Amino acid sequence: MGQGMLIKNGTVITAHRTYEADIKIERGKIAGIGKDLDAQNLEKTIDAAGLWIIPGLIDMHVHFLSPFMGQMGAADFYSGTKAAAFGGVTTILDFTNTDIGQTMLESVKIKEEQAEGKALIDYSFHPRIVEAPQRIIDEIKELVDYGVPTFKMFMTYRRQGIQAHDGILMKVMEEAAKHNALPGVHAENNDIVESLTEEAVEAGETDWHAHARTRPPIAEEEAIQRAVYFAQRIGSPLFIYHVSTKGGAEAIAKAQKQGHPIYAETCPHYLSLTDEILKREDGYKYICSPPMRPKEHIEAMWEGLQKGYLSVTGSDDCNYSSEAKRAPMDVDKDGELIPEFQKVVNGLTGMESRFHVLMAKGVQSGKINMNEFVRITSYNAAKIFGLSAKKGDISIGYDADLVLIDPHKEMKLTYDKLHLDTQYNPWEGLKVKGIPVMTMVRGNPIIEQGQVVVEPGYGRFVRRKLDPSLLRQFGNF
Ligand code: DUC
Ligand code: ZN
Ligand code: ZN
Repeated sequence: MGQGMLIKNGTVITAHRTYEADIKIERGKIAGIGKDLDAQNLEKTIDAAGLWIIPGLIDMHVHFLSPFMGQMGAADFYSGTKAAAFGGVTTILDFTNTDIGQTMLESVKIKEEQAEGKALIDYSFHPRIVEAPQRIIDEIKELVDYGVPTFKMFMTYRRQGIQAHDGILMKVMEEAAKHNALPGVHAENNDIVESLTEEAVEAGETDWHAHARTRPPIAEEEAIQRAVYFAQRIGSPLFIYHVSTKGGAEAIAKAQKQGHPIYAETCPHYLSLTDEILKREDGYKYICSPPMRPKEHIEAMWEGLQKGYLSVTGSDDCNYSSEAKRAPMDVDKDGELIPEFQKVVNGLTGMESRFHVLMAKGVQSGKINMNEFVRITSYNAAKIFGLSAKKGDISIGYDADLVLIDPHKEMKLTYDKLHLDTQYNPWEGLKVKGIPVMTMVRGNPIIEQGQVVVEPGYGRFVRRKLDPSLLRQFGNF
């Protein structure tokens, strides 16, 4: 298995080039790229004539087995990595659930145990930071040395017990700057969200769409600007997760122009869905934070990706089933749900659909080309999150993490075609052309002809190291 393979006659697409070539794989790594490579002594040959070959997608933002607002995320390391692999993903970065009193290393070890024997694809973690006593600050270097150099702090969710207040942000940034670590933030102003939510609840305005009204663009824009300001003053690089607003994206572009290493992600839902979705009867299913926004923000997200000040897309897959989303609410005498947006666990599915949404709304709509698709789905993420020289490119010595795509194959995306048991799909009915037909990790097929063809536990924990010279660049690499 994976000892030697030749993929012949495919169209190789990387972040910078598109060309016809054979790819030779030995011991899980790319060993040769060129015309008419010799298949002698190789175990297997795949004819990829007519297929596109891209680097496996990196989803740098998933939440597996995530306890939140009284519910538990549905995706574990088997079901989650399986769904992700069907969407062309070969590496995921998941968040730990570090709690008060716990060490970050403990939270990483819990995740490693959850993944062991289950994951189909490669993985790593971003520890969540919720407090900053000296023992946590000291752990930043330990974790960098352990191969886990990226962290996430929530600027909101005080009531849910996971907010990192400004003092914590500043301490973490100071330490991160010393040790080549990359702090990241979920940027929403908690005071704005909390006070608007209280007012809405008092006024009895708790329809699903109130979720978006109580988390307005200004809440995100202000929090991004505050985090950027701290990072600039302290001299720390900073990653902004899931940007959803025009103003937020503009603040990031401005900081980059001033020469500061600020990186940012946006997600498939902010590139394709508006807040109108929360007006549907089943709007509770689509409650996530930040919320979806009016149309002009969608356009701004595409512009950010095109111009490069938004560097990556992640799914922010935080998979709660429809049942889990309904669970905290009462029903009326007719059995209809009584909407109370504030009780619904926040989170959207997307790790499998990211491929399809970006292909349909990005490539097919002419907003990006396939090289840009690669850049925003794997190449930039590998550079920013310490996976370069291993993943995110098709180059000699890199892991043979590849996706073979049939560019002519079409599909109507419906819930029953997806592989996670969430009972909903925000992109129901989306027409996609260009479908993954094989996902390969380190030279081994994971998904082939619609089937899982690898044993659970094949996926490995990947130790990461940030490249300080890369962290002085930004935008597109
Ligand atoms: N956003 C969500 O929608 N869910 C969980 C965490 C988050 O930031
Ligand atoms: Zn978040
Ligand atoms: Zn998230």
